[in-house]
Amino acid sequence: MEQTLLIIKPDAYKRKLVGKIITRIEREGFDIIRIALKSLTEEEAEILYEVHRGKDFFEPLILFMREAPVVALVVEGKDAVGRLREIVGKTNPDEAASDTIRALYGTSTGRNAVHAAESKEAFEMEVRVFFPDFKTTDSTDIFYS
Ligand code: IDP
Ligand code: MG
Repeated sequence: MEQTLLIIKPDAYKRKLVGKIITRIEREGFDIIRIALKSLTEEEAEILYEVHRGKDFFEPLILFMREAPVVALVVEGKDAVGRLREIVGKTNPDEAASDTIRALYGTSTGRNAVHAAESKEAFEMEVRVFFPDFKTTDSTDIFYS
């Protein structure tokens, strides 16, 4: 089993798409093992998107991520990182395969409804913004121990 992070972005939050997106995640068979609603500080938004610092879209992206709260979910499943990225779809909703979350709910390359960690390493860094004491060995087992 692998874990990854999904962030429901402010555009989707404001359009009241949180329930639809979580329903999709459950329908795909992922287990939700952490969930949080959070208003990001500037510093937290910058941690998430540090690799894009200096690009044209960096500052608008940081402002966008602070327009409204986000909902972060740690989800677990087989090949979770890659499979979630597939279900999320390409960055530009117009290029995303039909029935991906971004094709369904994104409205532009910037306002594309969700973020999914790109790698295990990215997940381990990003998860700490929302769940500082998260240990990557945690899994659904914690609910039964
Ligand atoms: P990803 O979210 O599909 O991994 P990245 O290239 O890592 O895409 O970009 C991170 C986020 O930055 C995107 O999801 C999107 O919100 C925003 N972004 C990326 N490229 C552009 C752009 O060309 N214009 C506006 N926003 C962009
Ligand atoms: Mg990315």
